[in-house]
Amino acid sequence: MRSATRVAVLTGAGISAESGVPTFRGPGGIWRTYRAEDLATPQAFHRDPKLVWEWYDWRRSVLRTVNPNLGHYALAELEQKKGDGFMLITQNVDGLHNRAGSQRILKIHGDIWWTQCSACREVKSDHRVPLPEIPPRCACGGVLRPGVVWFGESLPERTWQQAQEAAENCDLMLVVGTSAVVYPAAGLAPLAQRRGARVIEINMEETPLSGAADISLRGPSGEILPQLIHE
Ligand code: BV8
Ligand code: ZN
Repeated sequence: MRSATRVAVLTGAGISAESGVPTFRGPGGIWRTYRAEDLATPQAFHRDPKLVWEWYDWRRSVLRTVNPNLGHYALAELEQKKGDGFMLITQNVDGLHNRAGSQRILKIHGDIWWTQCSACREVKSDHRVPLPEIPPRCACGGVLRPGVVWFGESLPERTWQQAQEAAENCDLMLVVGTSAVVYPAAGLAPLAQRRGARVIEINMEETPLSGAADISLRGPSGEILPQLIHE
């Protein structure tokens, strides 16, 4: 950590768990009856935009009640220390890294606080909770969609390219709170390792990445990240 000059961090839903945000594949949340893979798809939205937006509207209402945790703040501190030698790549769409003060963030799965118009394509920041109507509409009359990347959709090109570059050029990668099953994000740690980086995983449980990681720290990121970064 101390000697690393270029640090890349990949975060997943687990870093927000201690803030009270339900993870995708863990317990909790009324949406456990649905699988993210069933709702977070263009097909689901096309079939039932109301149901999909009810899920996002619920998640946005939960996010309005939570705050970043010590893990988010520790990563913002690490960015201060490492400057340009730091990049945060997140799969999360919850906006908590921004609220903790992180600035060098690559949101490879988009942002739940952005909407995109299906008709005029306008992308806007929209923090209304609850939404006035479901599905919400654009001023042009078109139906809005959440500004996130769904399963089967490609990642934002420029952002994904920057994420790959960060993984290729880092000498240390921290992988925090991800089950490492969603691709192409899960390929970033093996990519970093192939290019000679050391990989430290922080997770409550074993993941498909644990075996390959140089160090796998088992425990809550809200406790481990501050220790790792303060020491
Ligand atoms: C694409 C935004 C193609 C929406 C999300 C079969 C095999 C391999 C791949 C595929 C396949 N079939 C389909 C695919 C591709 C698919 C995929 O990977 N599917 C998986 C499910 C198999 N991927 C895609 O479709 C991607 N696009 O491939 O496009 C393409 C290519 C070119 C051109 C055109 C098309 C798009 C994927 C993006 C999907 N969008 N989110 C939304 O959020 O609503 S993904 C969604 O899952 C979230 O972003 C989430 O972050 C992500 C991954 O989940 P995790 O973050 O890891 O969270 P999870 O709950 O799973 O795990 C939490 C972890 O935290 C656990 O390990 C837990 O132990 C740990 N934890 C809990 N508490 C703590 C903790 N750790 C530390 N401290 C704690 N306190
Ligand atoms: Zn529009």
